[in-house]
Amino acid sequence: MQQMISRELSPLNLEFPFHSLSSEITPNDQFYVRCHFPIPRIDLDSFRLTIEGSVDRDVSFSLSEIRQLPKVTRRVTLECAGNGRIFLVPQVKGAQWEMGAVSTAEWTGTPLSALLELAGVNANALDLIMEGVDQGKAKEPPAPPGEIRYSRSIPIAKALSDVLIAYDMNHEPLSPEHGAPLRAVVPRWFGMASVKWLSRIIVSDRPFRGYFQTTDYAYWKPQHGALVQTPLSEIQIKAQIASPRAREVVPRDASYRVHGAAWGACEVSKVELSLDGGETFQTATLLGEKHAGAWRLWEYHWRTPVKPRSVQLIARAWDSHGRTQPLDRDGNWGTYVICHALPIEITVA
Ligand SMILES: Nc1nc2c(c(=O)[nH]1)N[C@H]1C(S)=C(S)[C@@H](COP(=O)(O)O)O[C@H]1N2
Ligand SMILES: [Mo]
Repeated sequence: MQQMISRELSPLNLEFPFHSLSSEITPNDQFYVRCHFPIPRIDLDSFRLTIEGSVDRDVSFSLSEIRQLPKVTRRVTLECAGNGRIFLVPQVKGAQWEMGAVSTAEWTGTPLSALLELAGVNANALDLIMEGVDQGKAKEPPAPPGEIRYSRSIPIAKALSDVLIAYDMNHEPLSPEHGAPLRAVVPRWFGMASVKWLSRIIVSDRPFRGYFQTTDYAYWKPQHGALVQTPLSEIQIKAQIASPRAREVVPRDASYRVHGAAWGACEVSKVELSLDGGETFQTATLLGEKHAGAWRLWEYHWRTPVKPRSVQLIARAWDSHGRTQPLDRDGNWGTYVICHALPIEITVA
């Protein structure tokens, strides 16, 4: 088995070795880990998830009460908004993820909408804030004084659609690093929305302006000619190549399986592969079945060149709305959303 790539031990930040991709589901001990603060210790017997704010009644649930509510299992890919940051030139601050801050699991839990129904969401509700138990000092100024908890919001319409409050990951109870005993799983959004160690939900009648969606995990969005600081939300269409790896030496005049994964907020409709630095693109084969909110594996059987030379490979995904990846970096994304098509150089020998 492949080792996780360690980016930071305290707090724990581990990367899935993406070149080892071989299945649609990432095994739990290979699933990337992104933590801002130390993993909290939680007493399961006294644990409760509370819902308050713009609701008819405050409600709270024990773990066994949550497990008795309607149960669904969904395959969802999580990608950290900083995935691929190491490829930005010049280098930027933040965890230097390569391609492995992305993974896919089957999550089991109760729909957030089922919990909200029990609380009764008021008509003026706009945003839904999810707060984790973990806390620590925020890194980047401007930051609130003292320790803060990890919290993030989603619009109420999103909260009522496809969000899960999960307790199982790949049919095993959540592990401490992935948010035990309860976490949100927000399909089609970057990972920062999927709050781990979730213990408190606040329904709000105004947009949340917390640290993790202003100082952190926000970008400058062009709006009517002005730039507006906006919380990151949906993932962007993207393909990654697992094999070959950058700088790999592949045999000449041979059959070689180029493969990887592609994902986005909408269905992946096509993956294209260029074997000549972007001059021409071939259509790769999409593997398996489509699952809304999860990545799609793809492959291309390549007859490698007869003569030894270096080759530049570029993969590019398309979605069902006809959107594809830009070839150049859009600087408005700042240190996040590394979604432009990234060429890799290999050697045919
Ligand atoms: N409570 C809490 N939730 C959190 C985080 C965190 O640090 N604390 N990190 C977020 C980020 S940025 C990502 S990308 C995902 C990662 O989930 P994973 O560690 O299970 O892969 O969790 C999100 N939820
Ligand atoms: Mo993240």
